[in-house]
Amino acid sequence: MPKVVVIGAGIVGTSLADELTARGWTDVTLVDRGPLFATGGSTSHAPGLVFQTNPSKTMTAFARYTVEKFSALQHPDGWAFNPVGGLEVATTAERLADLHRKVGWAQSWGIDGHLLSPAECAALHPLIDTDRILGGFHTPADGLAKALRAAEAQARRAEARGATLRPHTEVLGVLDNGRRVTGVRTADGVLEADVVVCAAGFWGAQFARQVGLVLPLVPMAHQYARTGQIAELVGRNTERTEAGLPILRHQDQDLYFREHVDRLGIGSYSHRPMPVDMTHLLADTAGEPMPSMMPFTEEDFAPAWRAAAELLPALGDAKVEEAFNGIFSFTPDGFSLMGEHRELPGFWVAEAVWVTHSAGVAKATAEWIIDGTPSIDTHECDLYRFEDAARSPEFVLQTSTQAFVEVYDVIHPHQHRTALRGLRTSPFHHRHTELGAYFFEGGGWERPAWFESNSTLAQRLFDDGLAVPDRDEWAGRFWSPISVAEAHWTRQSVAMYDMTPLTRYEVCGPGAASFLQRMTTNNVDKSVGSVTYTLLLDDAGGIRSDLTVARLGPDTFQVGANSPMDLDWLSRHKPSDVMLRDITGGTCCLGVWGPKAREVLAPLCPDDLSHGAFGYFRARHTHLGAIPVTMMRVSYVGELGWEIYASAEYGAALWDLVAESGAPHDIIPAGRIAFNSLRIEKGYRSWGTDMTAEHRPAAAGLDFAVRFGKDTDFVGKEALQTAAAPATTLRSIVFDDPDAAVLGKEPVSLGGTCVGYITSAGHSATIGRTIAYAWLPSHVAVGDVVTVAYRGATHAARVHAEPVVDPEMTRIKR
Ligand code: FAD
Ligand code: THG
Repeated sequence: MPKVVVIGAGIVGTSLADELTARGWTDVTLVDRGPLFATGGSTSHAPGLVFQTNPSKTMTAFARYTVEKFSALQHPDGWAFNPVGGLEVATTAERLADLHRKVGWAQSWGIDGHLLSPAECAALHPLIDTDRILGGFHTPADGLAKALRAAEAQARRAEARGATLRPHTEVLGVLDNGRRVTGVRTADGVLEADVVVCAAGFWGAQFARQVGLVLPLVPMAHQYARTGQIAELVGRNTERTEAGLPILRHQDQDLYFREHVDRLGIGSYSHRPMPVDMTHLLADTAGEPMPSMMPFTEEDFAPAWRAAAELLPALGDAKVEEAFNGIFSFTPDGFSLMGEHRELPGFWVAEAVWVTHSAGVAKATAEWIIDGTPSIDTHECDLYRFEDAARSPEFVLQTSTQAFVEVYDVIHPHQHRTALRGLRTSPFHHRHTELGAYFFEGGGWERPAWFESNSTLAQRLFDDGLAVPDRDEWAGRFWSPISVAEAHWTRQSVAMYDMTPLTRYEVCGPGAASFLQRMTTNNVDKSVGSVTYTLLLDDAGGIRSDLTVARLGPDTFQVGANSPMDLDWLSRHKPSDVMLRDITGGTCCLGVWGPKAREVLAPLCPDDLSHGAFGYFRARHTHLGAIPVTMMRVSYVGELGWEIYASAEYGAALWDLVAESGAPHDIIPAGRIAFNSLRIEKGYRSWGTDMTAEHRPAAAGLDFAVRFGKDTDFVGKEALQTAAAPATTLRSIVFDDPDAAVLGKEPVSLGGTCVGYITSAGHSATIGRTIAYAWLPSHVAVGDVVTVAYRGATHAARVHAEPVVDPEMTRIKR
């Protein structure tokens, strides 16, 4: 049986010991530098509020599992979970509207939650001043976790199954044999291990550095205060129940509240960000009871106290009785860090995890370690989701600080960060700026969303009858009607798209073909010049990514991919006779698409670009003017045209060359919003949004990219062959009301019952309506009417056959 050492006996480490031993891996040693179970880590003083609803389906599922698990734990001192319910109040119209959106997430992910009037809120929580609020979001199953009891109950259960608990033992180093982990070194000697899991809380980043691993997390101080006795609370609770009122969030003032018998606990995020410098930590906490506690800085709390007393007038005469600045981890995107060190197999991390998500993260980690694949999609938490630049100390600090500041803010789904912009720009960037591009950020790249230079064309098209949806303020944010004109013009004439940020790899060497055959579902071992759309699956048959594989030579392939996780996955499986290289940086890509694309490009190219000579899904090296390029006849927007790749130094000239040749054909630059709406019209999925490892190809409508009959077995094949028919499938729906817009994650109902959720959506210029993807029960038929809840409104939509636009492929294959 494999030996496991778990570093850290906080809520994550103890939960993991429980999950591992429950699966029969009982040779687990749980090590902590501190005493058990108030080790001195973040868990020791976490007030334990568990609000389950989260924009992320996965994080919500982690929280729900934590609630279920903790509810069933037994501890001699009493409850480990107290389901007092959760209440989030709104004091602004924008927050109230956002609570509607939260109701939507709750429905989409299966959490019971609804909106309440101010009076109903006060009935649940009588300390609230009803005049201060506009309403609230109530979730009856949320509540309080007693983190230390939950930690102890889980650790004791693990111990009963054979695990060893080792308090007062600091892990000083990790041992390996040059290939994988062999154990850890502690002050008391070596503990042998096949698997070491770093669950060291906010110390994890510092610890993991010794094995060459960057954990993008920042320890931050966060204020928590307990009041003295509050008259209104006296007699409400016993020492045993502790609390009866719902846990409360006042997010407009960055505050949360819970009861401690007849006192109130107040947590505040309203203060300046306080990143903790680990090198000074011990000195900074000297005199405090625990190393994760810093002295309370009263001046930071004063505004929070005033805001708290406004919402809860009962605080009027009360005072802060005890308070501290507690430390826990923040990450650039707010998600946890999970996975195995690629260069040191056997070294795992489960870091930056709230009590709220702890049991869910532990379960997924145990499954990942033991079965090889977690039963839930973890891509948002994947250790290897970060671009290189995003792992720099500068980036991690700035974005994690922003995550702290924004922790309770209303965040628009298309809102992009403002710090550290302009990190990655394509060679077309100068022109984009001149053309009035409005930029989105993605993967560090500046990506044009639309171009103001198209406003005259847009106006002309609108005057001629092109319909523009009347979007509300929310759906109209980070959006422009110009994007509708750009999409229309792509189908009508021709447009150029910056595809430089599209992740691409070169895969070469004698083993390249067989490697890609084994890693992906489609047959990629075709003639030089072929391009193949194919899928990366995990061992359970879940979709890890979708790729294009272009064979540029017998042993040379170019792979179009989705995220840094693809490089990670391929690297882990790569044999030594294959070279794998990310060539995204240093190259550029221009998409030229539309019915006139051939007329624009043919005069520049010595090769014959006719359909007969350069077919669909073919690639070749050639020249445009004097510029060496690789052209691929691929179009994510579903039009005639090419992706044109060049070395970056040619990029600026390439843009101008195509723009000039296109001028007589009225070529335009077009942005991401048009791009997105066109690919949705065409039925093309976007990995990470429309589908994830949670879904198999059949469910996502991608069976056509799986070749069971090819010579080679491929990763995930066996799992697909034994899989039952999918219960839910990805469908296209079209909204009735031309002005209806949705932005993603909204719940979809059939006959009044929520049966699914939206993934992505876009206004289709071609049919003048919003088209969205939704996960729906497989029995749903084309023509069925569904309703979608959008921030308090209800929109009717119809399930449509796919693709909505050009099912015969006549636009592309000509
Ligand atoms: P920890 O509890 O810190 O455990 C890590 C352990 O690793 C420690 O015991 C440490 O001693 C040990 N360790 C580290 N290095 C070594 C080593 N080299 N050798 C041996 N042992 C080592 N979360 C919520 O969900 N809801 C809340 O309401 C909430 N409120 C919070 C309020 C405050 C004031 C704070 C500070 C945090 C709050 N959190 C809350 C966050 C939550 O407390 C943490 O995210 C969570 O407890 C982290 O658990 P952990 O097991 O990862 O880390
Ligand atoms: N271009 C390139 N690589 C990519 C993308 C791209 N890799 C990642 C991502 N985008 C992959 N997604 C798609 C989705 C659909 C198609 C291409 C890439 C596509 N599908 C055709 C269809 O379904 O009709 C394929 C048909 C076939 O298999 O022949 O074109 O944008 N380079």
